[in-house]
Amino acid sequence: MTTTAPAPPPVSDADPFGPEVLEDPLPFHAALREAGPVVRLSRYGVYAMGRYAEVHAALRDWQGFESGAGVGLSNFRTEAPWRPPSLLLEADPPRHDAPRRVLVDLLSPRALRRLRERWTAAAEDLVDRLLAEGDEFDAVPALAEAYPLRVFPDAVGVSPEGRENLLPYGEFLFNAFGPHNDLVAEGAPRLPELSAWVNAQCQRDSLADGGFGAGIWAAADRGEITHEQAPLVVRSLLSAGVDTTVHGLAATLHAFATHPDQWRRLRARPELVRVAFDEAVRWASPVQTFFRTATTDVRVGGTVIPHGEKILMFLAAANRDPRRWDDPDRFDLSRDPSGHVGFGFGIHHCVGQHVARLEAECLLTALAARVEAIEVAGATRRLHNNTLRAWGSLPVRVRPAR
Ligand code: OVV
Repeated sequence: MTTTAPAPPPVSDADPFGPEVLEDPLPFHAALREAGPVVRLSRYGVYAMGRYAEVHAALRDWQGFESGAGVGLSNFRTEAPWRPPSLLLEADPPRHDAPRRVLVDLLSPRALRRLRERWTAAAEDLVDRLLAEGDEFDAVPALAEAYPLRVFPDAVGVSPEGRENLLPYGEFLFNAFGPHNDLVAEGAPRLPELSAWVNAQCQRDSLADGGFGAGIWAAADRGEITHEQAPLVVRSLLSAGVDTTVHGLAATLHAFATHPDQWRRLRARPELVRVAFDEAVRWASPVQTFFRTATTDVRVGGTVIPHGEKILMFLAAANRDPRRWDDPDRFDLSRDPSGHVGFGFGIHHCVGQHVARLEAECLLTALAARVEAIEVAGATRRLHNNTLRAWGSLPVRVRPAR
């Protein structure tokens, strides 16, 4: 057997967290994929992967690419995290497994069945009220934010007061996985207030009976996790469950507003709704990136990533890698989007994805039954975030179905 000596990776001085890339990351993603399987980002002293095969393999290899040193730019072993680490996202087996199992059970498709009827009614009510007001609206606040904020905190068991804190808390959290740039600085003043509110909602007494939050505390009573862990597991739901779905829904609505043929296809075959959401998640990748940390010198492609180095995994670039996808830039309900890494892959694969899918299914089904056509009706605005690909404003005009 022969092994070639490792070669240094290509170097890029681009800033993936700068305003130009955040406004339109696609050219950077293409350049990253073309440069090689592993690229050094000189600006931050980290490595990056943008090709599907290597991103997928690294996400699968949780032993070689750990999460316990943090999945943001900063390394928890050398820099104190801004909040106690997540027991799921920022942990590795064996510590990761018991909290993970609690959420796997609580958020399984079977466990979510009891929500479908209520969530369908909520979606129909929201869309009916919106259409009664007129045929032009901003789809971000009116649908993408309004629907998850109406159904998800209820399902967790969070009180109505203060729910408006969930979005800015998540916005800060997802910015904080990146460098300490202006986006983080702008969010910092409100952080003490937002954190205090979120942490208070994680306590047993704050959570309504019958919700996911109470279910987490019940799992602690059964000894599946400790009572010290319970509030942190609730915090994971409140951290990961709102902004992600909001921007996943916004991405889906944008995809349809710019692909009228695909909207007609969905209306003709409403059973495509689940494929539609997955294809939108592949196409837009609302969660663009997460870091991992090399636990040893790992060989990827022809290069070696040294022990302790951070690697930025571009889920978004992998989801449009032409080595994996035919015509990857096309939003197309006839493709099979399964295998996309928009929800991650491996042991940290999004545990809330069935919740997100159910929300999307209910909202899109209600909309498809009531709206014949949807189009962009004004200037759209991106919301820049160090991790999320997000919309700030998406003005649309709809033609109600008769
Ligand atoms: C996937 C994700 C994103 C943000 C926060 C968390 C998880 C958490 O577990 O707190």
